[in-house]
Amino acid sequence: MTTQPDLQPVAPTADDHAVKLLRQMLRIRRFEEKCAELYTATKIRGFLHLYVGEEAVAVGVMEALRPEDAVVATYREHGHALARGVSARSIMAEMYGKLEGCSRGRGGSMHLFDAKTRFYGGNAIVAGGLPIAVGLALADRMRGDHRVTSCFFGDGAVAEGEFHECMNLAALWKLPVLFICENNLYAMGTRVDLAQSETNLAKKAASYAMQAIGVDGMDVLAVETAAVKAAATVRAGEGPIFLECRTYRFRAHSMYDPELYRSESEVAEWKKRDPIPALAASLKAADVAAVEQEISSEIQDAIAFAESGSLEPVEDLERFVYSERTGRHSGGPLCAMDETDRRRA
Ligand SMILES: Cc1ncc(C[n+]2csc(CCOP(=O)(O)OP(=O)(O)O)c2C)c(N)n1
Repeated sequence: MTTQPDLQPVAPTADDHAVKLLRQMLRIRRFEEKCAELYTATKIRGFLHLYVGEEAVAVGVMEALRPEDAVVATYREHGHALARGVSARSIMAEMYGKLEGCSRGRGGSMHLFDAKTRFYGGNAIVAGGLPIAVGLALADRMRGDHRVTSCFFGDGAVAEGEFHECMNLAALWKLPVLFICENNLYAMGTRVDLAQSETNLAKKAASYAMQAIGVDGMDVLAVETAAVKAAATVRAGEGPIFLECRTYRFRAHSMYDPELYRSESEVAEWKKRDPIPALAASLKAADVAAVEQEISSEIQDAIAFAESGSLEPVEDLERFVYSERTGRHSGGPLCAMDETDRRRA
């Protein structure tokens, strides 16, 4: 009888990794394209800011993070949440305002939150995430936890006072924050050179005595390489690092933006640098088709999940208004989180 040699696990090839990156970017792209359709059909209400064109940034950076790290993002955060591992189902249900959503349907598109993946949102306030990230990193430093807090924000945040306060304190206290500025050249309709005396935003961060690096945000591999190196340095306790990822949003600022501040030819020029077809072209067509198929099923499933979800009962309207320790729940006990919620968190 012949014996079979022990099966060795197959080492992942560079192609496997590229397929993984492509899958993540395509998931975000297709998910958001569907969101735009659902918005037009009034299934999704409120505000909706799409990340189309900028996917390489979130996907590249997530490759550098570990499960114990934290992510703080802006209102343009569907991509970050998906890449971080928040399920498409819970994000879509949140968009629909359903109880099964990651923020119980109370946050919508701009306020995704997920404790399991340490995804701290989702913040509608420009630069509002920066102090949260600095606080999280300070807590890690004080506890001696070697975790990285990643903080994504736009070029518009650089004009806020909070930005400068946060750069200063993070550098002064050598806090473990990875700052990722997603410089897509516009803050709503204001072009960066009309708002900033210094348009090399990395230079601004460097003035606070931290390492600051400009990265091609349209190249997922370049972002990944820079983020992996930076996260290792931050994790080693050497202080914060600032990555300025130069990128571009292909769609309007939000669903209400007539885009009068830029020309179609400018958008067309940037679309030539779309990170998704660039990576797909280096892969086998059959692999790309399989990924598309898989993503299509995932999105259909997420929509079905959101459609069949429930709305929070009116009696719960005042829940979570006050915290467990200090507040009141209209139903009686001083409790904002029941056991089910606690287990969910
Ligand atoms: C403190 C504050 N000021 C103004 C606004 C209104 N606002 C919403 S988005 C936005 C532009 C922000 O641009 P940027 O930070 O570059 O991010 P992007 O939308 O390009 O991703 C502004 C001014 C706000 N949400 N918060």
